[in-house]
Amino acid sequence: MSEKVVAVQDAWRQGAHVDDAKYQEMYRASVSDPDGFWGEHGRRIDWMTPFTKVKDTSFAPGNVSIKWFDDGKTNVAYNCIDRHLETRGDQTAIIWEGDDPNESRHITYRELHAQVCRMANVLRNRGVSKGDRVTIYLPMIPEAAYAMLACARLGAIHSIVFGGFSPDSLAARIQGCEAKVVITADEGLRGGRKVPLKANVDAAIGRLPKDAVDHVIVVRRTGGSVAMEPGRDVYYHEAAEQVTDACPAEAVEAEHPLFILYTSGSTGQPKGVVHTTGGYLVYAAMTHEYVFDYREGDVYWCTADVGWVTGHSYIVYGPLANGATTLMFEGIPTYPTNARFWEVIDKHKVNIFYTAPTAIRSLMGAGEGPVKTTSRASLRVLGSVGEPINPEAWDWYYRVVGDSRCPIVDTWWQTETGGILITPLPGATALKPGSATRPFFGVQPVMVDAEGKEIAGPCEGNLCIKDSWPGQMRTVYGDHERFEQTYFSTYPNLYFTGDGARRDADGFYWITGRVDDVINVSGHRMGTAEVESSLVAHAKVAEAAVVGFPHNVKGQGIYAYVTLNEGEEGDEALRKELVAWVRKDIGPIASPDLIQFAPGLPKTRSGKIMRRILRKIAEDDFSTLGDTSTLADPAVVDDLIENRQNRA
Ligand code: 6R9
Repeated sequence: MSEKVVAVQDAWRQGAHVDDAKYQEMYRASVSDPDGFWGEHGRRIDWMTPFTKVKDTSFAPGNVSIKWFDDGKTNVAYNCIDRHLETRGDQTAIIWEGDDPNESRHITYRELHAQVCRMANVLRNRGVSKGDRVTIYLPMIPEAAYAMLACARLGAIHSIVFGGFSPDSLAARIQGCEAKVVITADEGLRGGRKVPLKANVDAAIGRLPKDAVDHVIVVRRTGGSVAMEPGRDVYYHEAAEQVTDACPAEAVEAEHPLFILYTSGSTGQPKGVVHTTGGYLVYAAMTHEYVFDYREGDVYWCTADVGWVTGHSYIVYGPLANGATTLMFEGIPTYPTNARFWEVIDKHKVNIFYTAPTAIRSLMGAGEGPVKTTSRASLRVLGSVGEPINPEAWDWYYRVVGDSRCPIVDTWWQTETGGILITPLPGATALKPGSATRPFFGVQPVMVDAEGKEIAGPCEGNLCIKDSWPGQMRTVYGDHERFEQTYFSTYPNLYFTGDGARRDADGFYWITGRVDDVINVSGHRMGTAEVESSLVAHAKVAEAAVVGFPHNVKGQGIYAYVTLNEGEEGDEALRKELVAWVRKDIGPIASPDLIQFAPGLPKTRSGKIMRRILRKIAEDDFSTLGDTSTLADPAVVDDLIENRQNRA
């Protein structure tokens, strides 16, 4: 691994929120006196009822309970909009850049206020009130932010489903939280192609019990014609004409749920991760300010989709709570050309740019040409998220995109953590390409070995977090036991991240990837169990095992071993059919890249599939298969190697 060190440049330190000494001092204070530290920083948001309690958390087995600022009351929409009106009503809150480069809009904080109030009134007129769940299935248009903030304004709980998910996945997520209202658009637009969102909603609702959903609110994006069911469906622009643009923000308890976001785990169906109000917002806002060294007047751009946690915390909630100008991009990095990102940066004078390694790797393929047609002089800080960034991609991002002028903050975090946990700070931390470096304030990483023993000093092991931070998820929606089981039972009294890591002699962390059965495809999490259960639902499939394998652009690709029913023939046509099947069942991000038909899978005598062996073969590295003596039938391994699909 690269041990290159890029020292903090003088220019990065100039005007930065913290230098190294200040980081050390604040970090020490945050862990030695969490109540004092967060009591102070908890006041960075406005409270309708000030809190008197700060931290009230326990990771104890059987009694996991996480509460922050528990007796305070506030409202997230109020903090993201209303409190800015007096000082920055005419400042741009959201720059919207359309899929088509000729389409963009600036939305001021005052306009945002009016739009969010209208959307909140439309929801309220349809019976939505505090605690109700609303599913949002929208493309990257301003209405997605309005919808989130409108829910927050009423104390309703939103659950956003990424527009790339299939009707089946959407149906499961609507049902999982019993949402009575769905907000969608006629169609989405990405890379010049239309996505049939409303038709997907109709198909999803068709799979649910009758009357499961009371209302579908349809934002007109493309104007494409869609079926509208009388009494249930309404166009947003028509409903919005019937209401005013004033709607009070409901004061809710600090621990009132703000949103549910479904995420893949190592077993079973996706879990509804629950984030609450006060601690989440404090943490999202504070990390946004310090990690990106956000300064008044900056134009900030995070390229994620609001369907993922990065979009929640770092397109909408963190930036708006800080009164920032946040850019929301509807399109893709390669449309109409490979220069799109860099052109948008010049067009809107972006200062802070936050994207994923997979995007960098795909653009690297086009060479430096498309980057060098642009100036990018406005850029000051670059960020990376979603997966480990390989040193080659890091170097290209630093040298070619940032002209060796801008620090790269490699931010490690998860849907569950609500905000960034391990990251450099631009004015404080020396950079090592490929390392997420050091913990943010209040975060205490610990490394444990396979037996759960804490390891000190430089080492490799499983990454856990010792104590709570305000942005931590509170529970799995409707299943607190699953929450405890998933995150707190592997290593008692610790939050287990599911990631492996290395800690070097400087105490810097290098995330090596998931140690559970989760694969990271282009920065998106997929549970191998989900893909497997989709495959075995196909009539010709008897058994399936899915693992990840190294992929040049996606980081990891999906490799499926499939055993067919007696008499079925595994050929190219069936491969295509199975890929299409999974795509339709879960969504394009779950499409297997490689399928190997296997007469048998390597199993222990007790019938457990030995994934370690399958991973090795998928990596095209079968020289060190390790101990195969516990296999029920060692001969299957020879066949698997012989017919492997990923050959150098
Ligand atoms: C924010 C987000 C979480 C998983 C996480 C880890 C991987 C995210 C990373 C990273 C190395 C980074 N991950 N950021 N690995 N370096 N900077 O991506 O949330 O979709 O829940 O994924 O992504 O494996 O456990 P989520």
